[in-house]
Amino acid sequence: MKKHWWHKATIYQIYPKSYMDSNGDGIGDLKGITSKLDYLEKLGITAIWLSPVYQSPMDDNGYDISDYEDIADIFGNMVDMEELLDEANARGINIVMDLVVNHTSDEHAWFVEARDVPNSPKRDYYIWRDQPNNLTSAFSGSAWEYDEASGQYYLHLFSKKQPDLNWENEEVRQKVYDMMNFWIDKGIGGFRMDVIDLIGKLPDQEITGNGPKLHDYLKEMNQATFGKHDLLTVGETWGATPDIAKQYSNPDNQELSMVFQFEHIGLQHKPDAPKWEFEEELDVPKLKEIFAKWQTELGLGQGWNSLFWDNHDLPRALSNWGDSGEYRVKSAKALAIVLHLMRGTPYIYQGDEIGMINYPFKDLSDVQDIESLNYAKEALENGKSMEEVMDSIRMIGRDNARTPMQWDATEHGGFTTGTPWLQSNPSYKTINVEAALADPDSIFYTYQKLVALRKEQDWLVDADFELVETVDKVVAYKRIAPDATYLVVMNFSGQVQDFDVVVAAVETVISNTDEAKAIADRKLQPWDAFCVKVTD
Ligand code: TEU
Ligand code: CA
Repeated sequence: MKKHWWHKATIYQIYPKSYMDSNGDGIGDLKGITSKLDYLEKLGITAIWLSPVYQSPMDDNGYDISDYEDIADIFGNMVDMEELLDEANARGINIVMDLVVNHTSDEHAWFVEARDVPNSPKRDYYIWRDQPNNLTSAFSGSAWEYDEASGQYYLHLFSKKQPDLNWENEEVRQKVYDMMNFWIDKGIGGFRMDVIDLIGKLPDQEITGNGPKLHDYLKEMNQATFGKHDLLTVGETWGATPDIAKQYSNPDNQELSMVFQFEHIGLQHKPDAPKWEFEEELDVPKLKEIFAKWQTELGLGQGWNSLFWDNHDLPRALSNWGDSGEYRVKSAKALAIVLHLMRGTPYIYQGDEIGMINYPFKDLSDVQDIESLNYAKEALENGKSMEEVMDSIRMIGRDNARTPMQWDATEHGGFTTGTPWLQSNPSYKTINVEAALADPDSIFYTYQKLVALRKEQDWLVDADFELVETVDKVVAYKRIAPDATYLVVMNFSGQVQDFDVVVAAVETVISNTDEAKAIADRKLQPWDAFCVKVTD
């Protein structure tokens, strides 16, 4: 199998609005990110996935793009972007751009023309019908919006300010590829592809994900753009099964480097229920099954996994699945260790490396996210109580991940000298970068070590995965390389657990505990996690 740089890379996701504000307007920006590159270099990451920074009316914080080849004024300008690229590249950090091409903003010039000039060729860039069908938007309500002037409806699988592009139109595809090449020429490191599994949709059949032409389009895109360069491409694919993921990421298929699959994230929700109906507790045996399935199905040369606990759309895993109280530091390290030592490319979401936690939303006035607000409106109309709605938002809402990055203990966590667009999590007084860097036992240094291991240790890429049988709340797996075997163990609970695996450890790779004692006692203390090289 041909090795690429991203096989040994750890990616760090930045949500620009919330990372660092350089000019006191309360909104994170490009200059702010550039000012933090030394910090990221210290963490050791190989690439940044930058959530969208393009021109946008910000109905969905930049996932509604009105000009793909310009920068949003609130984030800076193209000179700032080029400076960020140069400064990042000088530190060996690639910038992976967010590619949002399932839809544009309704303020994109293409859509303005399509709507205002119905006989323009641009009309067919979008999806218009005389009658709506039952398709619904991910942000509540019908996916069809009526346009009075023409008497037709246009499709929007997200907000009505995010009309879906018509990928059947060849000119649309060509325009997208030209735009991708514009960014490739600027020296970017790749693309994270927003809801890419929707571009092959057949709206009339009410098929959205995994449409019949999806993989043809991706092959065409690969040929026309990044295929000629050594770039990282990662598709956001909520509907991927292991077979589908192999189709995308098997190197022979010449589509993408990897995809984000969300099967483990699904454990947050009640089975077959709307996403807002959440499980109080994680089903750890189910999680192990899912990990093992993906790790073994996407074997070396057959495909490639991405490894993540959360992102800008998800609550903090530390709050929901770890322990944000007594064992915050230890459980955060445990989550990191068990994730990063699997096969795949690990992603760190901003703030996870210092153990940031969910926000204690009091009421809707604390909430900014369009998805949460639309949900609240619909749920209240349908008779849910405000308390139920707030419980769901506290547990699942996207703003949990979007509160400002916590840099130090000064007001607003040092994110801005002004008023932040979304309030800072009050935890910034103790949970912040300055405190983490000053403490050699902090979560930050566990991440730093994991990132370094990823670069140095070939077995992380090559070794096979084998789940080890344990009690319910313990996750254990072996990574088996031709010359060595590694055992990774995590107690996924705040209670002491039995650990009946006979191990002769020869070397500790990483640990958040006294692993020798745990192995000798056959007992794991709360949130224990470690990796040891073993003799078999
Ligand atoms: O998200 C796609 C998506 O379907 C969900 O993650 C979405 O956030 C929601 O939680 C579904 O219930 C991507 C982006 O990551 C997200 O930020 C955008 O809002 C969305 O696409 C539209 O571009
Ligand atoms: Ca700013």
